[in-house]
Amino acid sequence: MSSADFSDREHPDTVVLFDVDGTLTPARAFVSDEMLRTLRNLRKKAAIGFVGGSDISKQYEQLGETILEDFDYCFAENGLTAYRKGKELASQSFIQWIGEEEYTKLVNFCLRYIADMEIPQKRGTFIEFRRGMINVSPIGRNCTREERNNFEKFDLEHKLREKFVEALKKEFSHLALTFSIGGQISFDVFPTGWDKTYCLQHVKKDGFTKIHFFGDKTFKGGNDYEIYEHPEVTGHSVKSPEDTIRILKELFPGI
Ligand code: M1P
Repeated sequence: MSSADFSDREHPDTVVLFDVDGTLTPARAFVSDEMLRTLRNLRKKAAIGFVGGSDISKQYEQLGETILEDFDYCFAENGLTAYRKGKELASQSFIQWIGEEEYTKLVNFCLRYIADMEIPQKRGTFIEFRRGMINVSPIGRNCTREERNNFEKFDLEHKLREKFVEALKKEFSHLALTFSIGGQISFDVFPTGWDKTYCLQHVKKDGFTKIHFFGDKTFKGGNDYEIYEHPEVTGHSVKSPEDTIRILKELFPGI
């Protein structure tokens, strides 16, 4: 395979991948017009893709209904759900990997742990079942934006998610699981190796010689860390979507 499919780009051997929350958009919010304009211009120069931790429905909400046309690669759940040029690629699933018995133990442990947590607010959807992972939230995923922001502050002070993850690591030490605190109110649980580097297998098939990645959670323990540090990737650590645009304009003058 080669990057011949991208010969219409100024740099056909280059792909630029982006985290979503905090990199292309504010956390769980909509992308700006300026970012969309910048990405459209960038796409004339190189192939582009996003690699989000969330499931694809959230990326439709945040990046718009036309993501399959707007990006060459769409990677949700770290690439466990993957599209190339609008076509879905084959994938694996968390439930097949873990099996029903261990999965039930994991869910029961999480629900019991959450039941015993002393936090100011609990809402609904404490565990979200996804193709490549589960997402666990002590407050529950259907809290409001205000409740979400309050939980994040409370968690920063009390380290609830960190303690929860420690308890899970102890209980399920016999399974090769990774626990990743990537957002404001939850953490992701997936097989070790199914982090954002998982998506690289798909872009490598296209023979790119330069792979850029932009992310905000690039510190150890953050969900961008592994791909940011990957030896075949040029990583860019950003503080906000505005920062992403600034670096892109430096790297690709004229966009
Ligand atoms: O993309 C980062 C994270 O975004 C959401 O986190 P939260 O709802 O806690 O802010 C989740 O979709 C999570 O899976 C994802 O890693």
